[in-house]
Amino acid sequence: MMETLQQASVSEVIKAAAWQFRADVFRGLRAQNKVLPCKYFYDEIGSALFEQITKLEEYYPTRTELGIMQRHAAEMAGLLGPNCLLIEYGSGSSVKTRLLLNHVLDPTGYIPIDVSGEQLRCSAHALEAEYPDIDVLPLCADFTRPLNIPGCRKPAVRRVVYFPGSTLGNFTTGEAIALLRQTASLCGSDGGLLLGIDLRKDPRVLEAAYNDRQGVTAAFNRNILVRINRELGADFDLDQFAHRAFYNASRVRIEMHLVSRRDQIVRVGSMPFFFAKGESIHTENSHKYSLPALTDLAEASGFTMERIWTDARQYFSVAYFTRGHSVKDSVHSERGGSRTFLPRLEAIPVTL
Ligand code: AVJ
Repeated sequence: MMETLQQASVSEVIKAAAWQFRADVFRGLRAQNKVLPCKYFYDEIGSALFEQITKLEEYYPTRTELGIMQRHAAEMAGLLGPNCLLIEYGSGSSVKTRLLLNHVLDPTGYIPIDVSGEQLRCSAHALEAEYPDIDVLPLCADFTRPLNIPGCRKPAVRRVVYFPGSTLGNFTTGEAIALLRQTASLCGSDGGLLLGIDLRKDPRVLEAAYNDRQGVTAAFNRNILVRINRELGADFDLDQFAHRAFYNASRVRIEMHLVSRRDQIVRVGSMPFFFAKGESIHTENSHKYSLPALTDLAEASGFTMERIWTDARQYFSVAYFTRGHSVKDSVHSERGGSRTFLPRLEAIPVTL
C-alpha cells in the first residue's frame, strides 16, 4: 500500500530545482571546456527517448542486464534475505525491479528514487497495484544528494540499495566512490548494494551502441538543448550542433558531445554564449568497468564484493556488495530515523 507523505513545500522544491538547473547550465556553458550534467537529459521527452534507446538493436546494455536479472533474480533475492527495505537509484520504469520483487521474501518497502517526476509517479502507481503488500514510497530526488528515507509500516532487517542500468558509469571514479560511500552509510552495517554496471569490451561494440543508425541517441543528446530552449528561454539551433560519441580508451569511457558546426552565439535568457566552430559541449561520460576494477571500487567505498553475475559474453555485470567486515558503522533503526537528514529542498516525496 502506498502512503501519502506530507510535504509542505513541494512548490518550493520545484522552484529550487529550476534554479539549480539554470545555475548548472550557466556554470557549464561558461566553463573553459563546456559541459552539461547528464542528469538533465531526463525530462519527460528525454526519458521517453531513453526508453526508445533501450530497444535499439545496437544498444545491448538494457537487454543484457535484463537477461542477467531473469536468470539470477532468485539467487540475488536469496542473498538480500527476508524483510529488506529496497531503495532504488534511478528507477525509471522499474522493469528490472519487478524481477527482484517477484523473488524477495517479504520486503518491508520499496523506495524508487528518480529525477524524472512524471515517470516516477506512473511507474510507482503501477507497482503499487501489482504489489499490494509492499509499501511503495517514491522519492523525486537526485540520489547523489543526502536522502531522508521514509519509514515503512514494518521495520526492515536491512536496507538494500538497487542501482541498476549502469547509471554509476556516468560518474567519474572519484564521484563514484563518494556516491557509494554515502550509500554505504545510508544502508548501514547490515546493508547491501546490488549494482548493475556495463563492462569493458570491443570499442566497436561500444561506439555502435552510442551511434545508432536511427539517430535516437543523437536526438536524446540534442534533447538537452531542447530542454534548455524551453525551460530557460534559450535559442539553440539544433541543426547547428552535431552528435558525437566515441570511446576514450585512456579513460575507459564513452564520451558524448554536442559539437558546434560553426562559429555562433547562443542566448540563454539574455546571456550570450559564444561557440567556435568545432567546439564541443561534453554532455555525458559512460565509464566501462572490468571485474577487478569493480572489486576495487567496492573496497574503496567501504563495501565487500559478495557475488558477481554476468552474461555469457561478459558484456554486463550485476554485483552484490555488502558492508562485510569493512568500515564499522552504526546499526540503522527504521523507526529511529536515519543518520542522513533531509535538507528541505532536496527531495519531493511523490504523492499518488
Ligand atoms: C542510462 C547511463 C546507462 O550511459 O549508456 C544511453 C545513457 N546515453 N545512450 C548509458 C545513455 C546514451 C546510459 N545510462
